Amino acid sequence: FNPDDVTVVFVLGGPGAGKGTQCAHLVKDYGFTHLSAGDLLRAEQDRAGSEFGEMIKDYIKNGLIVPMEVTVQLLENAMTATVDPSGKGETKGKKGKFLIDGFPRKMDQAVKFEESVCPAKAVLFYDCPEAEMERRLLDRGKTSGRADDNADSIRKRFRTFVETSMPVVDAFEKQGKVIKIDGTAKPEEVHKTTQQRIEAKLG
Ligand code: UP5
Ligand code: MG
Repeated sequence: FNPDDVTVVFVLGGPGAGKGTQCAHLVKDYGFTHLSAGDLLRAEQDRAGSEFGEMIKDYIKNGLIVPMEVTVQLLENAMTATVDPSGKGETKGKKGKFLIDGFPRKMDQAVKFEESVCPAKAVLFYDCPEAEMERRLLDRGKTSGRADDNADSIRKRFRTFVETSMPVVDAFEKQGKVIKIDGTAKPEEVHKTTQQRIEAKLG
Protein backbone atom coordinates (compact mmCIF):
# COMPACT_ATOMS: atom_id res chain seq x y z
CA PHE A 1 0.00 0.00 0.00
CA ASN A 2 0.97 3.61 -0.49
CA PRO A 3 2.19 5.36 2.69
CA ASP A 4 0.12 8.39 1.64
CA ASP A 5 -3.04 6.32 2.17
CA VAL A 6 -2.38 5.72 5.86
CA THR A 7 -2.04 7.69 9.09
CA VAL A 8 -0.05 6.06 11.87
CA VAL A 9 -0.01 7.00 15.55
CA PHE A 10 2.30 5.01 17.82
CA VAL A 11 1.06 4.31 21.36
CA LEU A 12 3.84 3.82 23.89
CA GLY A 13 4.20 3.50 27.64
CA GLY A 14 5.48 0.98 30.17
CA PRO A 15 3.96 -2.45 30.73
CA GLY A 16 0.51 -1.88 32.23
CA ALA A 17 0.49 1.89 31.58
CA GLY A 18 -2.93 1.52 29.93
CA LYS A 19 -2.09 1.49 26.21
CA GLY A 20 -4.63 -1.18 25.24
CA THR A 21 -7.37 0.33 27.42
CA GLN A 22 -6.98 3.79 25.87
CA CYS A 23 -6.70 2.43 22.32
CA ALA A 24 -10.12 0.78 22.71
CA HIS A 25 -11.63 4.22 23.47
CA LEU A 26 -9.84 5.91 20.56
CA VAL A 27 -11.12 3.29 18.12
CA LYS A 28 -14.68 4.33 19.05
CA ASP A 29 -13.91 8.06 19.07
CA TYR A 30 -12.02 8.41 15.82
CA GLY A 31 -12.38 5.19 13.81
CA PHE A 32 -8.80 4.08 14.17
CA THR A 33 -7.83 0.49 13.50
CA HIS A 34 -6.05 -0.79 16.61
CA LEU A 35 -3.01 -2.98 16.08
CA SER A 36 -1.26 -4.21 19.22
CA ALA A 37 2.20 -5.56 18.45
CA GLY A 38 2.01 -7.77 21.55
CA ASP A 39 -1.38 -9.20 20.48
CA LEU A 40 -0.07 -9.89 16.97
CA LEU A 41 2.97 -11.67 18.43
CA ARG A 42 0.80 -13.76 20.78
CA ALA A 43 -1.44 -14.72 17.85
CA GLU A 44 1.60 -15.71 15.77
CA GLN A 45 2.94 -17.70 18.72
CA ASP A 46 -0.30 -19.72 18.80
CA ARG A 47 -0.69 -20.08 15.03
CA ALA A 48 -0.32 -23.70 13.97
CA GLY A 49 2.73 -24.11 11.79
CA SER A 50 4.43 -20.85 12.78
CA GLU A 51 8.20 -21.18 12.62
CA PHE A 52 8.49 -18.43 15.26
CA GLY A 53 6.16 -19.79 17.95
CA GLU A 54 8.76 -21.11 20.39
CA MET A 55 11.01 -18.10 19.94
CA ILE A 56 8.21 -15.61 20.59
CA LYS A 57 7.11 -17.50 23.69
CA ASP A 58 10.61 -17.36 25.08
CA TYR A 59 11.11 -13.65 24.39
CA ILE A 60 7.74 -12.64 25.86
CA LYS A 61 8.24 -14.62 29.06
CA ASN A 62 11.60 -12.92 29.53
CA GLY A 63 10.32 -9.46 28.64
CA LEU A 64 12.71 -9.21 25.69
CA ILE A 65 12.06 -7.60 22.32
CA VAL A 66 11.41 -10.14 19.57
CA PRO A 67 13.71 -9.58 16.54
CA MET A 68 12.20 -6.71 14.61
CA GLU A 69 11.83 -8.47 11.25
CA VAL A 70 9.08 -10.65 12.73
CA THR A 71 7.12 -7.81 14.33
CA VAL A 72 7.43 -5.37 11.44
CA GLN A 73 6.20 -8.05 9.04
CA LEU A 74 3.20 -8.89 11.25
CA LEU A 75 2.27 -5.20 11.46
CA GLU A 76 2.70 -4.64 7.75
CA ASN A 77 0.53 -7.68 6.96
CA ALA A 78 -2.20 -6.47 9.30
CA MET A 79 -2.13 -2.98 7.78
CA THR A 80 -2.30 -4.37 4.26
CA ALA A 81 -5.23 -6.60 5.20
CA THR A 82 -7.08 -3.45 6.32
CA VAL A 83 -6.36 -0.99 3.51
CA ASP A 84 -5.80 -3.34 0.57
CA PRO A 85 -7.60 -6.63 1.21
CA SER A 86 -7.43 -7.71 -2.44
CA GLY A 87 -3.65 -7.24 -2.40
CA LYS A 88 -3.85 -5.45 -5.75
CA GLY A 89 -2.79 -2.05 -4.52
CA GLU A 90 -6.29 -0.62 -4.80
CA THR A 91 -7.29 1.04 -1.57
CA LYS A 92 -10.58 2.23 -3.11
CA GLY A 93 -10.34 5.63 -1.50
CA LYS A 94 -10.31 3.98 1.90
CA LYS A 95 -7.68 5.62 4.03
CA GLY A 96 -6.30 3.64 6.92
CA LYS A 97 -5.91 5.25 10.34
CA PHE A 98 -3.85 3.08 12.64
CA LEU A 99 -3.04 3.08 16.32
CA ILE A 100 0.06 0.95 16.65
CA ASP A 101 0.15 -0.10 20.29
CA GLY A 102 3.32 -1.22 22.07
CA PHE A 103 5.59 -0.56 19.10
CA PRO A 104 8.29 0.55 18.36
CA ARG A 105 10.03 -0.36 21.61
CA LYS A 106 13.58 -0.58 20.34
CA MET A 107 15.41 1.95 18.18
CA ASP A 108 16.06 -0.43 15.28
CA GLN A 109 12.31 -1.17 14.97
CA ALA A 110 11.46 2.51 14.85
CA VAL A 111 13.96 3.23 12.08
CA LYS A 112 12.99 0.16 10.05
CA PHE A 113 9.24 0.78 10.27
CA GLU A 114 9.42 4.47 9.41
CA GLU A 115 11.73 3.73 6.45
CA SER A 116 9.98 0.71 5.02
CA VAL A 117 6.31 1.16 6.00
CA CYS A 118 5.36 4.71 6.97
CA PRO A 119 6.44 7.52 9.32
CA ALA A 120 4.28 8.17 12.37
CA LYS A 121 2.25 11.34 12.58
CA ALA A 122 2.35 11.42 16.39
CA VAL A 123 3.30 9.31 19.40
CA LEU A 124 1.02 8.95 22.40
CA PHE A 125 3.08 8.24 25.49
CA TYR A 126 1.38 7.10 28.69
CA ASP A 127 3.51 7.88 31.71
CA CYS A 128 2.89 5.83 34.85
CA PRO A 129 5.03 4.94 37.89
CA GLU A 130 6.31 1.37 38.13
CA ALA A 131 4.57 0.71 41.44
CA GLU A 132 1.17 1.46 39.88
CA MET A 133 1.92 -0.56 36.73
CA GLU A 134 3.08 -3.50 38.84
CA ARG A 135 -0.10 -3.38 40.91
CA ARG A 136 -2.24 -3.41 37.74
CA LEU A 137 -0.33 -6.25 36.10
CA LEU A 138 -0.29 -8.49 39.19
CA ASP A 139 -4.01 -7.88 39.54
CA ARG A 140 -4.66 -8.68 35.89
CA GLY A 141 -2.41 -11.73 36.20
CA LYS A 142 -4.99 -13.41 38.44
CA THR A 143 -7.21 -13.92 35.39
CA SER A 144 -5.36 -12.87 32.20
CA GLY A 145 -3.57 -16.11 31.47
CA ARG A 146 -0.70 -14.01 30.07
CA ALA A 147 2.59 -15.83 30.54
CA ASP A 148 4.30 -12.54 31.43
CA ASP A 149 1.88 -11.27 34.11
CA ASN A 150 3.93 -12.64 37.02
CA ALA A 151 6.39 -10.88 39.34
CA ASP A 152 9.47 -12.32 37.68
CA SER A 153 8.48 -11.45 34.09
CA ILE A 154 7.16 -8.04 35.15
CA ARG A 155 10.55 -7.14 36.62
CA LYS A 156 12.21 -8.09 33.32
CA ARG A 157 9.64 -6.13 31.29
CA PHE A 158 10.28 -3.00 33.37
CA ARG A 159 14.00 -3.33 32.86
CA THR A 160 13.64 -3.64 29.09
CA PHE A 161 11.29 -0.67 29.08
CA VAL A 162 13.75 1.59 30.90
CA GLU A 163 16.88 0.46 29.06
CA THR A 164 15.60 -0.16 25.55
CA SER A 165 12.21 1.46 25.00
CA MET A 166 12.53 4.84 26.73
CA PRO A 167 15.30 5.87 24.30
CA VAL A 168 12.75 5.45 21.49
CA VAL A 169 10.31 7.79 23.26
CA ASP A 170 13.15 10.28 23.80
CA ALA A 171 14.07 10.17 20.11
CA PHE A 172 10.48 10.92 19.07
CA GLU A 173 10.36 13.66 21.68
CA LYS A 174 13.29 15.38 19.94
CA GLN A 175 11.24 15.29 16.71
CA GLY A 176 8.35 17.02 18.48
CA LYS A 177 6.01 14.07 17.91
CA VAL A 178 5.28 13.02 21.49
CA ILE A 179 1.98 13.66 23.29
CA LYS A 180 2.86 12.77 26.89
CA ILE A 181 -0.11 11.89 29.09
CA ASP A 182 -0.27 11.09 32.79
CA GLY A 183 -1.59 7.52 32.89
CA THR A 184 -2.19 7.30 36.65
CA ALA A 185 -5.71 8.72 36.78
CA LYS A 186 -8.89 6.64 36.31
CA PRO A 187 -9.28 5.23 32.78
CA GLU A 188 -12.15 7.63 31.96
CA GLU A 189 -10.07 10.64 32.99
CA VAL A 190 -7.04 9.48 31.04
CA HIS A 191 -9.37 9.06 28.07
CA LYS A 192 -10.69 12.64 28.34
CA THR A 193 -7.18 14.05 28.55
CA THR A 194 -6.16 11.96 25.55
CA GLN A 195 -9.06 13.30 23.47
CA GLN A 196 -8.18 16.90 24.29
CA ARG A 197 -4.50 16.44 23.55
CA ILE A 198 -5.08 14.53 20.28
CA GLU A 199 -7.50 17.15 19.03
CA ALA A 200 -5.11 19.94 19.93
CA LYS A 201 -2.26 18.21 18.09
CA LEU A 202 -3.91 16.56 15.08
CA GLY A 203 -7.10 18.61 14.68
N1 UP5 B 1 -5.82 -0.40 33.73
C1 UP5 B 1 -5.65 0.24 32.54
N2 UP5 B 1 -5.74 1.58 32.70
C2 UP5 B 1 -5.97 1.79 34.04
C3 UP5 B 1 -6.13 2.98 34.81
N3 UP5 B 1 -6.10 4.20 34.27
N4 UP5 B 1 -6.33 2.82 36.15
C4 UP5 B 1 -6.36 1.57 36.71
N5 UP5 B 1 -6.21 0.42 36.02
C5 UP5 B 1 -6.01 0.53 34.68
O1 UP5 B 1 -3.89 -2.22 31.18
C6 UP5 B 1 -3.23 -3.11 32.08
C7 UP5 B 1 -4.15 -3.41 33.26
O2 UP5 B 1 -4.38 -2.21 33.99
C8 UP5 B 1 -5.53 -3.91 32.85
O3 UP5 B 1 -5.97 -4.83 33.80
C9 UP5 B 1 -6.39 -2.65 32.86
O4 UP5 B 1 -7.73 -2.91 33.11
C10 UP5 B 1 -5.76 -1.85 33.97
P1 UP5 B 1 -3.66 -2.28 29.61
O5 UP5 B 1 -4.55 -1.27 28.99
O6 UP5 B 1 -3.71 -3.67 29.13
O7 UP5 B 1 -2.15 -1.75 29.57
P2 UP5 B 1 -1.03 -1.95 28.48
O8 UP5 B 1 -0.16 -0.74 28.56
O9 UP5 B 1 -1.62 -2.30 27.18
O10 UP5 B 1 -0.27 -3.19 29.14
P3 UP5 B 1 0.38 -4.47 28.48
O11 UP5 B 1 0.53 -5.46 29.56
O12 UP5 B 1 -0.32 -4.89 27.25
O13 UP5 B 1 1.80 -3.84 28.12
P4 UP5 B 1 3.08 -4.46 27.55
O14 UP5 B 1 3.69 -3.33 26.82
O15 UP5 B 1 3.92 -5.08 28.58
O16 UP5 B 1 2.57 -5.67 26.64
P5 UP5 B 1 2.57 -5.92 25.08
O17 UP5 B 1 1.50 -6.86 24.79
O18 UP5 B 1 2.63 -4.64 24.34
O19 UP5 B 1 3.97 -6.66 24.87
C11 UP5 B 1 4.21 -7.89 25.51
C12 UP5 B 1 5.56 -8.43 25.10
O20 UP5 B 1 5.58 -8.67 23.69
C13 UP5 B 1 6.76 -7.53 25.36
O21 UP5 B 1 7.21 -7.60 26.69
C14 UP5 B 1 7.77 -8.14 24.38
O22 UP5 B 1 8.32 -9.32 24.90
C15 UP5 B 1 6.89 -8.49 23.19
N6 UP5 B 1 6.90 -7.43 22.17
C16 UP5 B 1 7.98 -7.39 21.30
O23 UP5 B 1 8.88 -8.22 21.37
N7 UP5 B 1 8.01 -6.44 20.32
C17 UP5 B 1 7.03 -5.51 20.18
O24 UP5 B 1 7.14 -4.66 19.27
C18 UP5 B 1 5.94 -5.53 21.08
C19 UP5 B 1 5.91 -6.50 22.06
MG1 MG C 1 -1.41 -3.96 25.84
